[in-house]
Amino acid sequence: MEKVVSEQAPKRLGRGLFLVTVAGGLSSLWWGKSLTKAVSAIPFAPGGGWRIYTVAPTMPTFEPATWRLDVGGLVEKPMTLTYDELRAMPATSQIRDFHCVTGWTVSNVHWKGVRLSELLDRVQPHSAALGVQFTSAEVPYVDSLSIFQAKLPDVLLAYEMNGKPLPREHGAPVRLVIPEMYGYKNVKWVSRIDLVERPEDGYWENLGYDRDAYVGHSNGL
Ligand SMILES: Nc1nc2c(c(=O)[nH]1)N[C@H]1C(S)=C(S)[C@@H](COP(=O)(O)O)O[C@H]1N2
Ligand SMILES: [Mo]
Repeated sequence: MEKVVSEQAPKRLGRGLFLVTVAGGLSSLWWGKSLTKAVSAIPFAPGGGWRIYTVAPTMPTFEPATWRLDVGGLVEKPMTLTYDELRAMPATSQIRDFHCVTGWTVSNVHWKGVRLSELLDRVQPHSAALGVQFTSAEVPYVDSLSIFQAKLPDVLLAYEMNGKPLPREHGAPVRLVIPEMYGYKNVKWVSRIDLVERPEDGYWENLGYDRDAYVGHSNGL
């Protein structure tokens, strides 16, 4: 008997509900049989303290030739970027700790990518757009930020991690990185970004976590 603890709901929702005990180990967890529809996070630790979380049975695949990032919604100039075009944009690097709301932390992660503010400048958001919505290629994972949060200078669309192209399990080719917020805001496999009237609840917010997920200042601990 092996005990696997999935990404958990905040205490007020009752953590017990989200503790999943799986007989037969990870493979049965992978195929999702024993999990509730709502929570199928798959924690496995390839080293460095990371746990890899997913909500769908298979991770999206990345084909450099066909991959596109769409940026649209309430903007003046919607944009579709290829992988090469994204990599050709001005890049920035930073070293920050990564915190999951369930308590694990990875220190000193090296990220390289494009500032989200740079992308927003290019598409020219309408003044009515107060939220930015991130859609993952991993359906149905979504999340959003306020326009203020999205413009913070350390919010990146990261395509490199620790000096290498972002690995598939960490969201290849690009994930959102917002180090001052908990992991669940750091959407992996980002495939579209939409400017919207206001931020909306994402995958984990629908399960009770705070939308403003500032590390140390939001629920779940
Ligand atoms: N698409 C997608 N993005 C996601 C998640 C997920 O399940 N699917 N989990 C989130 C949570 S809760 C955390 S803590 C981090 C974990 O990052 P890692 O899987 O790269 O370790 O990814 C976040 N982004
Ligand atoms: Mo998390």
